[in-house]
Amino acid sequence: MIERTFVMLKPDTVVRGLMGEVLSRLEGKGLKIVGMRLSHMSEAQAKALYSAHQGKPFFNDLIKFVRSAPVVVMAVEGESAVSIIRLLIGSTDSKEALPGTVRGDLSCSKTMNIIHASDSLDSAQRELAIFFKESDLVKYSRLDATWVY
Ligand code: FUP
Repeated sequence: MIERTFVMLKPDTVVRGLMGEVLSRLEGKGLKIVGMRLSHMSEAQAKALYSAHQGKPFFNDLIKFVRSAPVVVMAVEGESAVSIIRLLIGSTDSKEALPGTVRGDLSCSKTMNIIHASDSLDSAQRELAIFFKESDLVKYSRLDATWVY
């Protein structure tokens, strides 16, 4: 099933100059970016995105980190996009993420771990709504989606 999910390149990716590297992995995998914005997250957006972690010991540091520099927020579509992107990004703790995954290759940190991606279709809907209106998103076909041989 074609799914739409929410992906965010975190501040560490932006300030380390790794946006292109991570975007290229998503595009190379065949995923379609249908919305994308580079901006500083508001406190309200950060707290809404991470509401499940409110009250945990790392919550305040996490909010401070995601607001420390711009992020790239994205709406991404593709076949089984939620689970495919979670596989592609690797474990939350980059020290445990497998080589070949985004976090496994590009980070050694649990907080500064490069990328966020929704972990279910329900989360995807909720998280997309924090950053995008339906009218912000674009429609087009990737050539590989229509390629007939
Ligand atoms: P993930 O879905 O892999 O991004 O991970 P979680 O939703 O469990 O955690 C969200 C973010 O909280 C992580 F990306 C990093 C941060 N975090 C910490 O900083 N410390 C922890 O112990 C757990 C999570």
